[in-house]
Order: sequence, then C-alpha cells, then structure tokens
Amino acid sequence: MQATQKGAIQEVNDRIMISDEVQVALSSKAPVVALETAVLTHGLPFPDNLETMRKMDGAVRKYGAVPAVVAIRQGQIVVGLEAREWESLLEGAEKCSIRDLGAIVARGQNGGTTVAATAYLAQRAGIRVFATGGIGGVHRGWETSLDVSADLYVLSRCAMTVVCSGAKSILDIPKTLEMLESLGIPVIGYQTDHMPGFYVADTGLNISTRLENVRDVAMMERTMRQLDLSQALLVVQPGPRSVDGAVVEALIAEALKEARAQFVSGKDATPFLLGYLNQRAGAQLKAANIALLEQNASLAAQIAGAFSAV
Ligand code: PSU
Ligand code: MN
Repeated sequence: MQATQKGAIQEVNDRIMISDEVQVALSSKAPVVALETAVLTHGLPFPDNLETMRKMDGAVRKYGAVPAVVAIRQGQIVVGLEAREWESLLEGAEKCSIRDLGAIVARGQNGGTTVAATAYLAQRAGIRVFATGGIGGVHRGWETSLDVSADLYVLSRCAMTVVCSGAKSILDIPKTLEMLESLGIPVIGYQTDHMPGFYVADTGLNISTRLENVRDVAMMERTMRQLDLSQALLVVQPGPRSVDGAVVEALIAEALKEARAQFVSGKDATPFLLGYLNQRAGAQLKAANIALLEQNASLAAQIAGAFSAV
C-alpha cells in the first residue's frame, strides 16, 4: 500500500479506496463504524439527508469511533467518503444494492449503497460494525411479487454487527423474522425483548436474544466467530421518537395501494413507499427517522469500542 498524506484517499486495491483516516484506525485496531448511504440518497429528501449524515458522523465520533461512510463516487467505491464530498453524492446517486455494484462501478456512476452493498464492502475493508435505520426484508405481498430484499441474503454471509431499529415498517415483519431465522442471523434486542418496528417502538414480536450492554454484544460476536459462524448479528433497538402504530399502518396501506396502481415494483418499491410516507406524514416521520439513525450510530460506536476491548 502506498503512503499518502493525511486526509488523502488511499488505494488499497483496484476497486475499493479506503480513506486515510479509516485506514489508520483499522491498522491500529481502533473502533470504526461503517455508515450506509442509500438510506440517505433514497430515503430522505435533501437537505435533511445531508444534516442526517452530519449527525451520524458526529454521533460515531462522540463515542470515540471513526465513521466510514460507504458510497460509490463516479464508479469508485469509497470507504470513508470525506465530508466535502457528501453533498454531490446526495444530489444524485443510483440506489446500489449488491447486484448493482458491478454495473454502477463499470459505468462510473454515483451510488448510495444499501445495507447489502454496504455490509459487503465494509467487510472487505475489514470493518466489523455497521449502523443503519432499518434493514430490507420480506415485502408485504411477497407471495405474488417474490420481493425479498438482498439485504437478508447478504447479511447471512457477512460477519458484521449491524445496528438498526428493526426492518422498515413497510415490510412484512413476522415473515422477515422467519427468514432471518432460516438464514441463521441472530436478532439481538438491545435492552428489549421485542422487535422494534422502525417508526414504531414495539411490534410485540419476540426475537431470539436480549442483551443488556455493549460488552455482552462484543462477547457474543466473538463467540460466533470462534465457532466459524459467518452470519451478521442484527442488533435492534427502538428509536427515541417513536410514532403511533395506527397512523403508520394507515399510511402504509395507502402507499401500497398507490404503488399497485402505478405498477411500481423491484428496486423502486422501497424508495416509492418511503417517499409516499415522507410526503404525507412529513415532519413527524422524518424526525423519527433522523433520530433513530443518529441513535443507531451512537450505539454502533459503543459496540465498536467494546470490540476493541474484549
Ligand atoms: N431505510 C430507509 N430508507 C431506505 C432504505 C432503508 O428509511 O431507502 C434502503 C436501505 O438502504 C435498505 C434498502 O438496505 O432500502 C433495501 O432496499 P430493497 O428492499 O430494494 O432491497
Ligand atoms: Mn426488492
């Protein structure tokens, strides 16, 4: 690897560039937290997404870890996108899940990476903890659409700890939990017995394990790796500003009806549904979304710190 000046981007192989700050942290075994960008490029409007990225970055630093924003900048995969580059990414990027990686890189496009693509790239860069809002999962009506997010399959083979507020509320949460179980991905309630529902604090659904502190999460992660289990650990916690479940459900029913009427499917389904919700319930849902992203970044940073300690 070539030496570069501080702050410069360093090339570790032909395809993935790791920023100097992230590289230094990784080589000294300091805590690093990967941050996904599709939730910002496709889940929140500008400039709220820029503000949210600043908040997540700040939350990670506050707990002594180094944030690694993962994105694709004109075909270049970057782990540790610098703050001055955020705005141009958020102004225009493709949604990049695992199957889109090859095309977006080959075409030289900008990409906001989903949970699937971020987990894959972060793992390749040697990062072990990752913060997001909600993972993708089994969509409602999957029986006819077969729409199951690649997030689930990729998490079944990425040895990462992913901190989130459950799966996105537009999904079929009981079926998503079933599939997580089938794929061998443990769902760890952080100080909770139940699955949170993204905007909603509690779905009432039971999950596999409850842990009380970050040290226990680190111990469980270490145990899984000692057993050669390569699945992610999904750490879930309710967001700090949860919304009334009935309000969210009514909006989702409307959004799904509209999506069917407009024949929206495939990779456009999630952004369409979330966009619909954001437009209708605006301020309240947006505030809940931003608050939980920041909270997950904080917890991820503390878990990354505990990894360095156990
Ligand atoms: N959560 C949001 N907005 C989003 C997403 C999550 O509030 O846009 C993104 C995440 O990046 C997640 C992706 O990984 O949607 C899943 O998309 P799909 O269902 O197409 O796999
Ligand atoms: Mn899908």
